[in-house]
Amino acid sequence: MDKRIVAVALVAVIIVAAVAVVFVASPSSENKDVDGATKDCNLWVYGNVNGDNYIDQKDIDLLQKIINGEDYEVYVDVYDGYNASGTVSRISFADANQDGKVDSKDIDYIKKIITYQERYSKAVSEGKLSSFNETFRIYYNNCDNKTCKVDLPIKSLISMYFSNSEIVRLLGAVDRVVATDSTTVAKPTLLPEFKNILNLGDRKAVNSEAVLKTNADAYFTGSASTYSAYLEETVGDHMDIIRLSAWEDNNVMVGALTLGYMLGCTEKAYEYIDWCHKYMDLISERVSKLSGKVTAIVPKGRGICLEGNGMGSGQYEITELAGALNPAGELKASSEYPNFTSEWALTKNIQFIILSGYCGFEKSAPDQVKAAVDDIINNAYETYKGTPAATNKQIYFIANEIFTGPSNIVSLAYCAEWFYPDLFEDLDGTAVFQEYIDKFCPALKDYDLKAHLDQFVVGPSTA
Ligand SMILES: [Ca+2]
Ligand SMILES: [Ca+2]
Repeated sequence: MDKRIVAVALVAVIIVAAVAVVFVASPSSENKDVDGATKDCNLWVYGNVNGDNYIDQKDIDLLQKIINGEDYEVYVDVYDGYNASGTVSRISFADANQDGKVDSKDIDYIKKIITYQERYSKAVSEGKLSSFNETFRIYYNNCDNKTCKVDLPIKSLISMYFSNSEIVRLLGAVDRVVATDSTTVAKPTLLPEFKNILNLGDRKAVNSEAVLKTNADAYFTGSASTYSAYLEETVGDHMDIIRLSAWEDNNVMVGALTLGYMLGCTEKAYEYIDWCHKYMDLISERVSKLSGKVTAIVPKGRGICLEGNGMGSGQYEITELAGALNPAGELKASSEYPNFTSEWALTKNIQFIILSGYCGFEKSAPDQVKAAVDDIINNAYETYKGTPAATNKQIYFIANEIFTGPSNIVSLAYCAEWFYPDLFEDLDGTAVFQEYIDKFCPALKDYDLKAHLDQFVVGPSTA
């Protein structure tokens, strides 16, 4: 064998060995699946080495083992942007200090993160944030799957889009908001705390000069593909642009906990996540035992209801979590919103149609709301004539205010109830809705939900 062949063979052996390591990299912690990815990681902060929802001694212990060659890095599946492609990337949060290496310096950094977070959240909970001036930098993965830094503490914040503002409220951090957007101030019933806050207007095309003038520490928004993608360029040197999900890909829990970490408000974030899991786990446990699933789609309630909510929209993911097959996932589109056709729908044995639209809190004339929603539902009956959903009168409406965003668990409960009434006799979407209000919307404590319920959920129609 000449030297060249030996070299080639050696390279081949190395490649095979490397590939083998990727597949053999067998997980040791309990919440990983067989191929090494973790599930349910809601804290996308670097330093969360084991991919659970905390940064603590367990991360230090695992990192020490990784450095010693006794264990492997844990990978978390993240979507590569919200472009309806469903592309998944796999990332590890082990490189806490983001210097490109995983080594003992990361252990030191994690120790600093833990002790800083203790002092920061103590200052927040004791109302002493204004005099807390110790700074620290953490790194996180944003909802566009980009690694970003954020400088703490955050004492002043801009919150753009009403679902983002709802997250800020449930974390108990409204008092830090110095500016917001037109969708937030347009919802004084849902978000009365924000109604006198400076309005920066269109979240999708915000004026950079106006943003700079606020002098805020950070700007909380969503995916760059939807919201003012230029901000990192135009104001990024002056404030941190925090892009986290408030609906994108239904990753609201990631948005709530990761932002909660940045704001020193983890206690409320964990309470919220635990509450979500109470229902998600109950529903997934029961639907996992089903031998067959129902089929459901979520058209937008506009015009003839042919614009659809697809993968990444939030509504799509809710139907799947509620145990339905949603054929919108087969459609390729350039956004989260593929177009449906009546012909396509007829080939998919669609048993449930859940329409989505804005309708909820702010409508003061219930009769008009009912007429508008009935109109949408009637359009859907016409458009989807011949589908089992239309034939069997299984067309429903859910207001977007509870379909995406932090209250989406309410819709999950309604959908599960409608899809599988026998399985979820004990589940009451309206009770879940009231719980959300009681626990996470302090300003709505006197809101009469029952009196306004048909502004949120309607169906099945008797039309
Ligand atoms: Ca952890
Ligand atoms: Ca490092």
